[in-house]
Amino acid sequence: MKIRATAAIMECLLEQEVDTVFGYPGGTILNLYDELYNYKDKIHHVLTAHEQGASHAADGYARSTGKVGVCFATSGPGATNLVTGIATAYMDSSPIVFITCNVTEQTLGKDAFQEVDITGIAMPITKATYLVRDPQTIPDVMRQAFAVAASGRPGPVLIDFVKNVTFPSVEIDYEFVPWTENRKCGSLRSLSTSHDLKAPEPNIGDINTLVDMIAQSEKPMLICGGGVRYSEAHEEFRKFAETTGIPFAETQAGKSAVVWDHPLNLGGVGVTGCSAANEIAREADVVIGVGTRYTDFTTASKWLFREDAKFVNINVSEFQALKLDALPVAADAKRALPALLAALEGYKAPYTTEIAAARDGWQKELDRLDAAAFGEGYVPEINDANAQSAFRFAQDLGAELTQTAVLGCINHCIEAEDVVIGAAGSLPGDMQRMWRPRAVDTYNMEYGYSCMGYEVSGALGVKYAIGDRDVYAMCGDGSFIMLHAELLTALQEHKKINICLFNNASYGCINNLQVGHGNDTLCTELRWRGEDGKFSGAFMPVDFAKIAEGYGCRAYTIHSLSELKDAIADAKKIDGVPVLFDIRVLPKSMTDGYGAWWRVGDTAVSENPRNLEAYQDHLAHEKTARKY
Ligand SMILES: Cc1ncc(C[n+]2csc(CCOP(=O)(O)OP(=O)(O)O)c2C)c(N)n1
Ligand SMILES: [Mg+2]
Repeated sequence: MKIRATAAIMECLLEQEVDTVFGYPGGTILNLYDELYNYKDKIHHVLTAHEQGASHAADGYARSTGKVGVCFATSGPGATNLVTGIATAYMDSSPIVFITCNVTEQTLGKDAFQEVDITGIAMPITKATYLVRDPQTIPDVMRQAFAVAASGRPGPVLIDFVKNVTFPSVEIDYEFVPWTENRKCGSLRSLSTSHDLKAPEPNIGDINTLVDMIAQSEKPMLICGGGVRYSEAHEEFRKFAETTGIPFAETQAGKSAVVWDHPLNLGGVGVTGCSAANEIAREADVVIGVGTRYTDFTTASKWLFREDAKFVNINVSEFQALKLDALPVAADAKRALPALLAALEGYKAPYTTEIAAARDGWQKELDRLDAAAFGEGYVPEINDANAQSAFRFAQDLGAELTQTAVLGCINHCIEAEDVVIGAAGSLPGDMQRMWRPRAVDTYNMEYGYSCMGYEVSGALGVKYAIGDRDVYAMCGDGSFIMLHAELLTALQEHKKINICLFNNASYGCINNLQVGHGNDTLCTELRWRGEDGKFSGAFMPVDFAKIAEGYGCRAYTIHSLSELKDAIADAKKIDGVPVLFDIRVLPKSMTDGYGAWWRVGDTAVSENPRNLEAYQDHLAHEKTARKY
């Protein structure tokens, strides 16, 4: 059958059961939008306020549905505005098909208006890029793109159509082929539960070696990575831990695969981990990573684990499976865990009281963090050379809430099934340590790329995926200022997203790093420039509630925990309107420590003795970190 090329693009989206697209139009992509008009009853296009917002919204949508997200943008600046979102999706293993249109074949490469080589730019941050010059290839390219995005380690793919491919006069041969019959890879989650699973099977030789390693180990531990959730291996993972008695720690992406109060759940691990997970990790002799990339954050820059600890990595990606000189089990978690469990029949980890003791210790610390309050004798959590900024902030802005108490309060007040998201600043660290998911798959942190500006946009995408449930974005003031334009989109689309804005008038975590390296504060606090030419003035009293209200959103200004509780309760009654909680929290009231180190780099050459002190500390850690 002959159909218009642009109609074939839409039909190919329908083959993949795409019903939602995030995007932003422009001159070169208009032919595609004209066609979208004909498909408006089948494909809902969400017009965002910024292409980066569209990319993050597609990302949040993909993470929450397990489906491939779809994002449209025009050529030139539209396409390059996607780049940060593409890189975010790439790092965070989020399957998205990005569709852009370029200038005409005749003008390609000739400095045409709004021309950019987006396939060239995107190549290192995608699993694949396609520049489509021949309309006949549309069905094949579209089907391949979805299959590539969803299979193996999921990730983004970009298709760039030259403009003449999308001319209304162009027709191609096309037959509708549902995804179940074309590449059998339409949706990650359907993929993992379908009979035609294409993910690699575990190698039985690897399994036998692994059984021997575990049988000889005295302190094994599991690391629950994002792959557990992406392959829908929640049950398999939990059963594996329960049957073997092996405790598990969570990465950012793996958190909420199992609820927080499971007796074997040690909580977040690594640089932003908690004491329970990091204590057990320090003693572990065999570490079984399931669907984790073993990032520098998870391993505390390879410093967390014993030098003689042995690693096993169950991962669909061979590259990830080989990290840390591990025994690689290049397989899907959903398949590998039951095979390993069957081979381990009768095995029980020889722990006695260690796991309960580590969990109890952390619980006491959590209680303290939940209750942290400003007042007589207050000592900031980050008691560094700039700790006085907490008192200056309290004085300038009359605000006294601590970040940890606010997080504890939100955790307590929202519904178990609600979804929390976040991305950058001090909040993801506090969340990984402190957040207690009461239902599975309710924690969706973007922390591979830690992209400021993801929060509001990502929340929009998540909202499309979770329907009536609420989404709460934990957002720093820096992130909010950088990109909050999708508040407008949420408003326009009658989508309620909740933004918990933690306003400490600081790029708080970077200030902590800066001061931790022995430097003075520069460009990491939002203060007026003083007469001395420095940012030495008062903290700036930005009224974020007014900004949100200016768009038409509902906003609450929060001064106390009781106001916060009331505001959350009140906001639960709201539907179809975005909500902002403007919460002033003291700088330096975020968490830190719990036995972790991040090799972010310190200088060996400086006239400042505080720099050299930091460097000595760096060297001491480096000495005991694993070399590979
Ligand atoms: C796009 C982008 N630019 C810069 C950074 C580096 N960075 C990480 S956190 C941060 C400050 C974040 O400030 P805020 O959102 O207020 O969070 P806080 O640390 O104060 O909690 C910066 C600048 C980043 N992660 N992303
Ligand atoms: Mg801040």
